[in-house]
Amino acid sequence: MSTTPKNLDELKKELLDKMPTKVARKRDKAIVPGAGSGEAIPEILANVRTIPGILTQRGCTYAGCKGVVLGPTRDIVNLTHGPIGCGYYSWLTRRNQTDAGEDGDNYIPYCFSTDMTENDIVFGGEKKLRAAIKEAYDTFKPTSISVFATCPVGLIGDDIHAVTRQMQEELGITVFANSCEGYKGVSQSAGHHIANNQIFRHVIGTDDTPVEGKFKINLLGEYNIGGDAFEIERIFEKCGITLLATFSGNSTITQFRQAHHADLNTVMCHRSLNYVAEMMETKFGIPWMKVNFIGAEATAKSLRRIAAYFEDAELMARVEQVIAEEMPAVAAAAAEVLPRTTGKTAMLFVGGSRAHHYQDLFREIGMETLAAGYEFAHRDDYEGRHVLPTLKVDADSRNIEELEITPDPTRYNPRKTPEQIKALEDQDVRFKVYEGMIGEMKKEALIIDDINQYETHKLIEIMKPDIFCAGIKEKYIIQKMGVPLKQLHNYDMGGPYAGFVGAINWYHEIDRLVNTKVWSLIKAPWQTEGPELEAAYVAG
Ligand code: CFM
Repeated sequence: MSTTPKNLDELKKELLDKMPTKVARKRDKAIVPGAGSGEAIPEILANVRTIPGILTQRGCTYAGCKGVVLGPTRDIVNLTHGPIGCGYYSWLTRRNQTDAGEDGDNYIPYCFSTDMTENDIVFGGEKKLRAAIKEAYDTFKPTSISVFATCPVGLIGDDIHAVTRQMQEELGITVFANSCEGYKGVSQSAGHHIANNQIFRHVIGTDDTPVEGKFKINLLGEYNIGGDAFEIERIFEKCGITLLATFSGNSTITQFRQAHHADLNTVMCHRSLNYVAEMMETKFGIPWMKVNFIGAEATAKSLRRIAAYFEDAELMARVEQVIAEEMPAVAAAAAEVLPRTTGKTAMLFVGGSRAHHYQDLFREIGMETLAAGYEFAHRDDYEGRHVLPTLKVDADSRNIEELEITPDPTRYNPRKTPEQIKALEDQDVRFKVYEGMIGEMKKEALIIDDINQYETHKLIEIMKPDIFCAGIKEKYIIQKMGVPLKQLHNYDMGGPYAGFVGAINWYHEIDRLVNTKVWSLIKAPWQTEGPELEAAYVAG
């Protein structure tokens, strides 16, 4: 059973009491209540530097660029320019699955690194980078290679862009670099932006060969963790929707090159890919809308929105038929678990969009979210996209390049007139918007940005949730407190959780997790009686 404390001030006091005054003052601004049932949406402090010394959940800019955005694309060689640890620890650790395709151009299983050592730090690493690009090309003959900078590259000043330009000329393939040094931004979020810019600049719209298909869309911000994209692809196919490219789960560079032929961009994780959606609209005239395939209800709603956009009666009917076919199994699974899951409580602290999206899945099985937050989201992810014009650009955001995009002189083709867009919006098919997490959470709920380990402990002690969703760094510490942890980054080897099949998987798994007795039986070493360690010294 969970206990919800009376008011926010009391709760904050308990969370922040032990912190130095200056730290507590800053953390105070990153903790706000939900604004459900029409309350005013409070401002939250987000996308700012983590206070040194605090144990954050965050990752680095390199991780967001290489691991998150370009990592899942199978036919590009992603080469880390840096010490071997950066390449090694980002090697297959994110469970983005792929279909290797008939051509078999799948480099995801490989770890490409220049393996910088002290010598390169002192004398420069450009020669080594050039040699590594050449070696990768000679071995695999890929059509594209991208290079990722790690912290030391920025510190010593290797000109990775000059090297990739030269190699592109020499090899006659696409070679580009990402200035995504780990320290470049305050989190992995900066890395998303950098990768978005480079894909847009070097890849998207570089192949004008027409693509067949009736209702052509792209899916932005879906990464096929645990097979989510496979399930979404299955549903699109059943509906007769042609998916040109997913950025970037189960994707190829060829698909990105032709993505400008789509008539609609659907955006799932807006945090990581909204930049591409915006730039494609400006350059090619493709509108974008927010979708969400996490949760069966959300999936049905997103499909209906896509069908409404195309204003095609046949597609609308087909979508309704698919929903009608898929929903009975979902409803049966929910009915089975509901008696055991209703009234249980959850906390979600993860990433930049899942801590919000997954609340729908919990709601479908009668579970309430007591507290949630992102690692690296921006204020718009919490408060809604309408706050964007009011955001102050600080030195850290200014550090990340903003591309100046203008309509393509020959290929700009607005898919809908302003009148058509207006008419659709009147039917609640909205464009360029997403609601933030705060507006959709109850006012008793707590929203915390960039939660740290100390606050996590306190929160669990105070609110005692039945399940906590986060990542591997948090998993075992929280489980030792007797609370099951479901990893929302890699799904703990589970999934898919997207779409209809995914919802069923989720219901069953959460039922097992919140109802197993094992958590009440274990005791952490410090909770048992007697000293934690015992030893005797025997002189001999
Ligand atoms: Fe988007 Fe993601 Fe997420 Fe993200 Fe990520 Fe991820 Fe995530 Mo881990 S792109 S913001 S940087 S939905 S890797 S697939 S699970 S933190 S909530």
